[in-house]
Amino acid sequence: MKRTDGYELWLSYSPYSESMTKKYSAIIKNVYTALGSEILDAVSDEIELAFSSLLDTNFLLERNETVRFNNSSLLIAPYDHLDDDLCARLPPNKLPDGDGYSILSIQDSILITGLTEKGVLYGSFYFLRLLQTGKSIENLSIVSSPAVKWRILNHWDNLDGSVERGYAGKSLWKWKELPKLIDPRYKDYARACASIGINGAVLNNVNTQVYILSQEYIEKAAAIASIFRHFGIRIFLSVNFSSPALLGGLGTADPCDKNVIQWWKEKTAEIYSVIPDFGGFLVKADSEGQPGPYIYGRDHADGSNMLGRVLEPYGGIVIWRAFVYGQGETDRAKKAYSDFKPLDGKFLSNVCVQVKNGPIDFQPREPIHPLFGGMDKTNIFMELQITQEYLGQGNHLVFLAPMWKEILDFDTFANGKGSTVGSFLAAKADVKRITGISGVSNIGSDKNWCASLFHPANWYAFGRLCWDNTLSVEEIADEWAVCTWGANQKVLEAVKYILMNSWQACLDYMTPLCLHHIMRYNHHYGPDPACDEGSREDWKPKYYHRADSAGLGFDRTRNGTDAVDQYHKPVADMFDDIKTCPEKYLLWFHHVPWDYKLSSGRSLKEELSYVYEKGVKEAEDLRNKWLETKPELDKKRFESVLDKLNIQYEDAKEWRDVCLSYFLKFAEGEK
Ligand code: GCV
Repeated sequence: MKRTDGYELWLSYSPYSESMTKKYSAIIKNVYTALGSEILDAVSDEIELAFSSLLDTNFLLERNETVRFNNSSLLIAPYDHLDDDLCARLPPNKLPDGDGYSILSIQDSILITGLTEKGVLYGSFYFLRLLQTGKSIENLSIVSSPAVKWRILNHWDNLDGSVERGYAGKSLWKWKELPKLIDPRYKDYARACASIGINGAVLNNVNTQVYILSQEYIEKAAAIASIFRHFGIRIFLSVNFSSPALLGGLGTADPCDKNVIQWWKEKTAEIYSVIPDFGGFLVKADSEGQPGPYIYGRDHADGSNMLGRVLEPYGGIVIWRAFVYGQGETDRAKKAYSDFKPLDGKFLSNVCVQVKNGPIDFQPREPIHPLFGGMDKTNIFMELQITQEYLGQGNHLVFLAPMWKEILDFDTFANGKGSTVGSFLAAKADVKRITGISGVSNIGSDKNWCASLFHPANWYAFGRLCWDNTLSVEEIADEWAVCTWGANQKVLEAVKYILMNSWQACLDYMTPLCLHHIMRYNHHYGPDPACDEGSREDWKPKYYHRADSAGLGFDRTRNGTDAVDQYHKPVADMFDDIKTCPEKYLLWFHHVPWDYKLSSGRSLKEELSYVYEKGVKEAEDLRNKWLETKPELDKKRFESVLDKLNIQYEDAKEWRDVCLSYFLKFAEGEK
């Protein structure tokens, strides 16, 4: 009996169909895997677990130091564990780069190999996915390598067990029990991550508690690392830049002070003595109250390079966030570029600047951050938000893959046409650069991990797109749907409908035409365009929508804040001109008169009403589509999803009503 609580995520290993199970069982009679390490053992265990339900015959599983050719077998081993005869049978040019994998048919057998054990791990999960999704496993010739080197989940988990912007219960990490008690969920989390290629996890919130660097907590983190290591996942810690003063008792945290540097050196040595594969530090500096080098008259390069030097002997990296705003800038959207662009070329080779996908803060839609393609001498990581802080949180079903594809496919023109963000981040040919994508996790202690049975789709899509940003949204949706929900066509149809249409619905009922940051103060759930709370102007919706009797939207053109000129010329010109600015970004860049005619032929005022109404209808359609699955599904799963979709539909109506009644008053002449 399969579980229905969502715990197994996309790894429930339900057979696709009887006929496919028969085919697979006829091909795979024996399994030979390589012995030798924690990762290879994890692979063998996973294969054993999966095949016990994906095959209908008894199969032999043998673990050996070296793997040799056998007929009707699945052979799984890194290249240096294959015997000479098997190596000689490999077709030419079929080995992957780095941590990639090859899955190759050799006569009537199948070989999963790679240059590293991690490659074999990822290849094995990919192979299991072929079986889960009912794909043919004949004549295989698959070679695949990750597009970016670092594929990291950022947990905004506090040490008291709460999760900032978390909507799925408490933190997964049970700090009070660690290091003595190891929750079995650590392993299941790591399996799920490895199955989609994630290779890093930052355990704690970027708004830090300094004692994460105390000896006690380093030992707790080491216990988690000892589980994750089996699945190729390295841990990182978010650190407070002022730790030498706040934890170490020094009078300063000035990055140029020799005692401060010595403190970091000793702390780093202590960490590596118990976590030899520690990934490095993530730092939120000089941002939203977190201390940074500015306090000491130093800049972001001084601060991050000091940590880079300390981590360098161990192969660790610094991930330094560019989420800064505040003093000295008329437009919050411009601040990170203004501060970081002049530092391009000044960061050490193991320092990576982590930039949110858009210039403000994980809105339902934002144009790309101008630092992508704006700093070509710096390692740039992209930060995406998987947890839906501004997109209905744990209540709205919104599949984020279409948004992330739009971001990755955006052409920055940094090196002429075709300089997409995805190709910039991947930079496969550019071996000198460290590349990475981080995702703010949506994972918590809820049985289903992510607040609903649908929310894990975003965790899944994140990993898949980090590995291969050329995958289409449909491909990712298809994979997740079958692996999670099984092969019932009616259920699949509804699941995919929701996945493919939910982001557009959310955009329409929340922030049409790129309105942004009009959510309620602080918790960011629900509409509040009139909100005047908050100690800073750039936390208030009015700062962003700028509604008045003349029109709506933020003028970031050359006549306004000139944010457009932070982009490369053809893009800057395109955004600057209201006629060429894509309508999907219109109110981000322009203060548009109420009677301005859009491509639909409707005025702005009419369009706003039209799109909000459309959004409500789309939310209703998501719910109605789900109703069709009632005869096909167990009550528990059917109702748990329906409950969320009902909330989403009600919320969509609230968004429409609140926003239209507020904005249309201005259209009717209110100042
Ligand atoms: C972790 C936004 C969020 C904060 C978050 C911050 C950040 O402001 O609302 O919760 O803090 O971004 O990314 O640092």
